[in-house]
Amino acid sequence: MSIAMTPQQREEFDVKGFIVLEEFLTADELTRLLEAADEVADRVRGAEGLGPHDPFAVRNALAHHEAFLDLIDNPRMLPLVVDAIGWNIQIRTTHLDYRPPYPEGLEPGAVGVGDGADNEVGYRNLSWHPDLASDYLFMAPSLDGRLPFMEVKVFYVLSDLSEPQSGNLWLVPGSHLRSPDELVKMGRQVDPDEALELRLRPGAAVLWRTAVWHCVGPNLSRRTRKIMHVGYHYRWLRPTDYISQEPALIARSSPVRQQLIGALPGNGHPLGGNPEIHPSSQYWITQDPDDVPLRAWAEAQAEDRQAQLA
Ligand SMILES: O=C(O)CCC(=O)C(=O)O
Repeated sequence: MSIAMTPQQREEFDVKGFIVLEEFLTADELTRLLEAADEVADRVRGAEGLGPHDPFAVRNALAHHEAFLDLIDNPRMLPLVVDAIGWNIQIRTTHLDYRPPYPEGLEPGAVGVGDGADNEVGYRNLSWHPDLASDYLFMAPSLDGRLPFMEVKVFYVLSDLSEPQSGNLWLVPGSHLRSPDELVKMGRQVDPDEALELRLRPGAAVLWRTAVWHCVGPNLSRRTRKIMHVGYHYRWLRPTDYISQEPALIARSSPVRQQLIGALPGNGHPLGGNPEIHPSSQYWITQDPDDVPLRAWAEAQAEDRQAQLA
C-alpha cells in the first residue's frame, strides 16, 4: 500500500517517470540549504583553487554539511521515496551542483548534444543520458533492451530556475520506458518536441527515475545554478560516492539514517549467522529486522495511513 503517493502521482511516476513538487522545501529549509551550499562552495573553491566563475560539483555532499545530511531522510520526502522504490535502499550519491553564469562569449552547444565550447571547457552533464547506462558501465543484455529499475533521485532546486536557460534540468518524459540504445542510435539528439525544460522556483523538488533521459542546459542567466540531487538505490548495488561512510557519522546517526548511509544498524555479522559455511549478505536477505529499520518504519507508516482512511 502507498504511504504517501497519491494515485495521480503514482501514474505520473510510472508513465512520465517523475513527479514535480512545487514549494516542497519550507522557507527555513531552503535558507539553511542555500547557506550550506555557499559555505561548502567557499571551502571547495579554497581547497581546489577554483575561481568565482568556475563551476563544480561536490559528491558525497551529505558528508560536507549537516543540512545536506538532513535531506536524505527528510520526513516529508522519505515516504514518497519508499513508495517509489521500496525500503531495501541506501544512498548511492548526494551531489551539489554549483554552476555560475556562463562567462561572456562562451558558446553553448545545442541542448543535450554536448557539442559546444561549454562542453569542451568542462561543464558537465550537457549530453542526454540516463544514469547507470553507458558503454563502460551498463551495456549488459537485458530482457528487452530497457534499463532495469535501479534507482530514483530527488532533485532539489535551491536557486531560481524558473526562467529558461538558467542551467535547468531537461527531461524526456516517458523515456525510462525506452532503450538507452535508441538514444545512442539517435546520435543523442532528441526531438525538441519530446524534451521538457523544467522551470522551477527555489524550494521545488522532483522525484524522478534516473533512467529518464536527462541533461543540463546552459546557464545564460545572471544567477548561479545551485541544486542538489539525492540518489537512492537498492542495497544490493554498490554506491558510487563511498565504500563506507565515516564511523563517527554512522555512530551518531539514527538506525534509519544508518541504513540509508550504507551501514547495517543491527549487531549481526554482515554475512549472516553462518558466515564461514553459508555466507549470506544481510544487504540481500536480512535476518535481523534491526538491520533494515526502514522496513518497520514503512510498515508503521502504512498502518497509520490505513487507520486514517478507515
Ligand atoms: O546537475 C543535474 O541536474 C543533472 C546531473 C546529471 O545529469 C547526473 O548526475 O547524471
